[in-house]
Amino acid sequence: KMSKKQYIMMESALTARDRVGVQDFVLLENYTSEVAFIENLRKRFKENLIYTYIGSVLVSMNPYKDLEIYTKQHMERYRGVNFYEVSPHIYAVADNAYRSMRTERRDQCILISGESGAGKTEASKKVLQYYAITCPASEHVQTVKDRLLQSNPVLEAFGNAKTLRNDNSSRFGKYMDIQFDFKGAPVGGHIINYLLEKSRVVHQSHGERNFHIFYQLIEGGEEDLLRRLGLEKNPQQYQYLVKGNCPKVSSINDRNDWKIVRKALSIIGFTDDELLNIIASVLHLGNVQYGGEDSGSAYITTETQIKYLARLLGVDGTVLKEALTHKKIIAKGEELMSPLNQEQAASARDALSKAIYGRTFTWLVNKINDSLAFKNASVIGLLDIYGFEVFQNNSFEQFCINYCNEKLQQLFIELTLKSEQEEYEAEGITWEPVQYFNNKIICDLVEEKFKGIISILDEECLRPGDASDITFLEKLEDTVGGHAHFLTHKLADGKTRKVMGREEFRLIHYAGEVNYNVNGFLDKNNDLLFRNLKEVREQKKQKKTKICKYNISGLKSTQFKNSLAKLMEILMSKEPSYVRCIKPNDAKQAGRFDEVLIRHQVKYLGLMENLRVRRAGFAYRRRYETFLQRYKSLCPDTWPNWDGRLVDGVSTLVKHLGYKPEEYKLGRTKIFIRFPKTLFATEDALEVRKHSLGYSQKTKYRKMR
Ligand code: AOV
Ligand code: MG
Repeated sequence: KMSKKQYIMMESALTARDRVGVQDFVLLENYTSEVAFIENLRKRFKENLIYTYIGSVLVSMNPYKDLEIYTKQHMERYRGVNFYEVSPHIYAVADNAYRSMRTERRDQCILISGESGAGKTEASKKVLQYYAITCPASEHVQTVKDRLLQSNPVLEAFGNAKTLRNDNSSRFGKYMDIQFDFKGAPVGGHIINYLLEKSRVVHQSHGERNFHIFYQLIEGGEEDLLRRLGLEKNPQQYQYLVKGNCPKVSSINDRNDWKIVRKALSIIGFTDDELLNIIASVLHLGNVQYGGEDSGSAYITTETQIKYLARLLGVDGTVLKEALTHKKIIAKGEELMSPLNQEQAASARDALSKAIYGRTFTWLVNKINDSLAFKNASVIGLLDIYGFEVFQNNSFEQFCINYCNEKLQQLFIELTLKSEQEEYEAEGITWEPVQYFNNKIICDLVEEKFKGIISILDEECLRPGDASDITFLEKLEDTVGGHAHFLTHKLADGKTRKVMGREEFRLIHYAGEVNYNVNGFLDKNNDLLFRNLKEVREQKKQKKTKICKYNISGLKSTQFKNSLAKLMEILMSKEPSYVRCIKPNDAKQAGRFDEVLIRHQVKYLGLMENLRVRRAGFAYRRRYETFLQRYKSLCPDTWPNWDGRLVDGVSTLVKHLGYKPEEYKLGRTKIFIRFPKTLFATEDALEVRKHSLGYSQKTKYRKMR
């Protein structure tokens, strides 16, 4: 019998649950209902509860405002505490991975996915900060921690940019290993980067910017530095910075960021200004202008730029000028310099800029890796790639980015299903598999040998003669035209599909439909430079051995495919944790819950299926010791301590609580509870019991969140 006071307490606990929703979707009564799912997200979002679990998967909503949930106190709260004992948080995921690595001696990885602007990069930074602050450290380890942390602002400066979808959009993929010694202290790290969007260096769409570093240098650079580099304090002066007509972004303080980046660079060990010479060179290159002779040949009209370039790059001005206006051809075994027309010369110039920037980025990553001292130790990997994106115009870059997301989704499907199945098997419990949309069909369409889109593209790039973007599109139509996830303007009956352009193909991705314009596909895939430009780089190599130590050749998409395949292998060898990020609105605004947008993400992230799988057998599972520890006070036989086998204690306890046989199963190490209401009832009983033991209601509320 409950006293009136106890009854009121329980009532208010239930109301709290009503207000803030459930912290784990498996506890939703109506778990197959998308409406209930969205409602739960909405309730929690309104209360600034941006994190919710689906079992062990963390769903994270971007709040678009700073929440007071990332303090040191918060970190302490999650340290060494069981996943379900505290409210959902990215720190809980980080801590859980850390403890599994320590106790099970198994390498971990944290996979963060979601579309552009959903909060992946922020989440990965929170994880890194959590380790840097909570893990033990000896003195020299402190420098590793600092470098790990400082690698972020550096890589973001050179690899992130403002896009229409995200003011700080990652324009490269990043996989980072954090290495821990036997004491659990971070002792090293290693970063692998994927496909930087180099085209941004020379061109930006309206409303977008070039990479942050250019604006930081110009806005924040000290006067004598800028003078030395020959730069003016005005981004509008630079052709490579004006294409998007967006020099300033309200959410970004370039001048401040410059200071942060400068400091980070010095902590990592960049002492000279070599890097800045290169950045300045790219800006000068962009301002190289051409005039045309009567014969059509291009000549350079901007001597000042050449002067600065020659000095900053350490190359001879005359050689550079020739390289920017001619190409070397070999005719009858003889080398000839053949003049370029204005248009060709401009694209040769842009190709050089992209190559220089791309190589610098790779060099930067390598340099950071050198400073992090790779050790063979236990590892937690952190994956933060560019999210799925759709623009008005989508090109080769979006094709690669979206393919990358397609692969990651595939991994999610395989691993969530696999691990769920394995858990039931390991615990000796039978279950029925749930049907999923498997996006393998789309991955195959892109990557299959000989007849996938990438193979066809490579083939077209290698084919001598009249190969062009359009012949590539025609080949696609011939080869994959009938595929359920591929469309062009051509209809089967010979008519044309009006909504699509003649230079486009559409892929029906797991996350939505995207039209890709084939313009530039061949060039970008080839990424080939005119041979003489390569030689300028060679010449540079002798003077500046450091930057040129690393060879970057043009990255063909086959190469991208292979590096992704390698990444999947790395990830498969580790135990994964998942963070699924959701973007609440397209306006980058706090407090706005755009239901249509969110429902779409819930759908393509496969969250409903994920939940169904999780619930297929049992809504809830807990290790015996955890379960007993939490609820032992509810049964006189297990309170205050149970001496026998854990499984017997749990069995005694749940019988006392009146669990019916169909409501639960006892596995080898865990109890599996079929319905959420069973656990709710137990939680409520605990609430009442705690009250009678004198616990404050506040403690309980905090726990419930
Ligand atoms: P993304 O990494 O998923 O996009 P970000 O992590 O860069 O997205 O997040 C975009 C912006 O949302 C950030 O710059 C913050 O302003 C805000 N934000 C995200 N998470 C949080 C959070 N937990 N708290 C407060 N603000 C947040 V992309 O790299 O474009 O795919 O390619
Ligand atoms: Mg990002």
